[in-house]
Amino acid sequence: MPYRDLREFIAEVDALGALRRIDGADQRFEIGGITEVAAGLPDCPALLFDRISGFPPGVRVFTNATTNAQRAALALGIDPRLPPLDALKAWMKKREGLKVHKPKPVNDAPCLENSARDGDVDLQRFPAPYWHRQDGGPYIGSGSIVIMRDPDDGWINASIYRVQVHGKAKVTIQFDHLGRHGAIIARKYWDKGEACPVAVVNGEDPALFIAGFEYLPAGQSEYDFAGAIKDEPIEVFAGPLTGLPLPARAEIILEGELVPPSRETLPEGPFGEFTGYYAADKRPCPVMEVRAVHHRNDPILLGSPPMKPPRFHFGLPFRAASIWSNLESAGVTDVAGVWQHVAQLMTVVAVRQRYDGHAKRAALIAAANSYMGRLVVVVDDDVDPSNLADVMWAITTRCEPSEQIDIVRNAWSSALDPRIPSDAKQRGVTSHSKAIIDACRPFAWKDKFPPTSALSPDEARAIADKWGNALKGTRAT
Ligand SMILES: Cc1cc2nc3c(=O)[nH]c(=O)nc-3n(C[C@H](O)[C@H](O)[C@H](O)COP(=O)(O)O)c2cc1C
Ligand SMILES: [Mn+2]
Repeated sequence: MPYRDLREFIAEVDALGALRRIDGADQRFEIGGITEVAAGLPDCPALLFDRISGFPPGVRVFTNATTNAQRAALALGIDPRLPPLDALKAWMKKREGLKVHKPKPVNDAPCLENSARDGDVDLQRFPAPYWHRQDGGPYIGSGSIVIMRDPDDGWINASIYRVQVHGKAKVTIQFDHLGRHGAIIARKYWDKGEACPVAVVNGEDPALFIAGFEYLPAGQSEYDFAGAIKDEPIEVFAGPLTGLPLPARAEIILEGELVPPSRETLPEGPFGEFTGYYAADKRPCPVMEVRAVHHRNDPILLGSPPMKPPRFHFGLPFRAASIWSNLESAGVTDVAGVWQHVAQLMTVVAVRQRYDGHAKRAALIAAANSYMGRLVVVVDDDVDPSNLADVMWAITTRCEPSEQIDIVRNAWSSALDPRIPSDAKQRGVTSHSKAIIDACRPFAWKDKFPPTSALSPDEARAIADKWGNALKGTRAT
């Protein structure tokens, strides 16, 4: 794996021509606004903000790190030139064969170039953006990982939970639900009347950013998974305050304690969500007292604000790769591809139908694992699941709604679902229904289905090779 840390990743992005440097933006809404506009551009560049108003030059914010397929592939060590569906398939295969690497302790930690303790801690020195206009405050952690140690077994959890800044030395850490590993671990300390040692790692290696989003089993550390992505261990040092293993090459690390909610909570949010709404209310949230801050010289904050879809943190739908693996390990054959659209709110599976019920079998498994997804579509293998226009063509021409749409009730969603009424949420409802749209040619008469008039992908490629220059308006050579 070529890059060793976020800085080296940024250099690789620059070498691809995909980095834009922005000077003079404001921490309040400008960094967020520019990030959102850029994420809506067809080639969606990554952004490095410097000379942020009110902050010394060199203190930077990096956004849109992995928001397109090319940079998501680069972060995974997969050929960034692959077409998106091929890149996702390469990741699915790599993910199945990953070799775990435990983190490696080192003495030399660039992150310790600067440190402050207790009364000298001042989080206002970092340009934590106010990402969206109605946000309840600045968020230093939008793409940061939160490190905790399970007090029973000693394993380390390192996943992404958002982190809001409250004054000089306090932040809140927000768990979407009580099943998050971080929430389970913190509860173990709190039940004994203790505070939970915790660290927030900002500007981490992109492999850690990706690992922090994966649904791994409890007991499996995201550090090991990130090491597996890179095929080399993440280098760690023992946090001077907490003793937690911390990534040596990260940019900014906060160490401290998550205090028991019986002692203190703070109102958190609201924060613009990945659905494009504010659906979860401002609510009491666990507080971290920050007692040590370490950072590299000229530190870089990795910002990954949720934005209105189709913008998403990852330009390859990683959870579609897990669903693809789920299908294969459940014995579903002939899966041509899996993709997610609308920032993971819609899942599409493409299958080469071999028997009646094959398509629905695949769709039901995909639906079960589609977090917050109201639409699950299954298409034939001549349809590219990553191409939304193609998928809609299949839906509108192969799906008879009275026969081919099923509704599954009380299925997996969350408190972030904007369509669950707030009084229902207050009663604890976090489920919704999922429509399974079978957009395949009906199996019983699929061979009699009208043939398509479109060129096959091979024919189209041959035409493009021979006539492409003429279409571009340049002379054929
Ligand atoms: C950029 C980004 C921000 C996220 N923010 C949160 C958050 O604030 N709270 C949360 O519970 N999950 C959040 N998630 C999702 C979790 O990181 C993800 O589900 C992870 O698998 C949870 O890890 P765990 O199983 O160790 O708890 C976020 C994911 C990403 C990519
Ligand atoms: Mn975990």
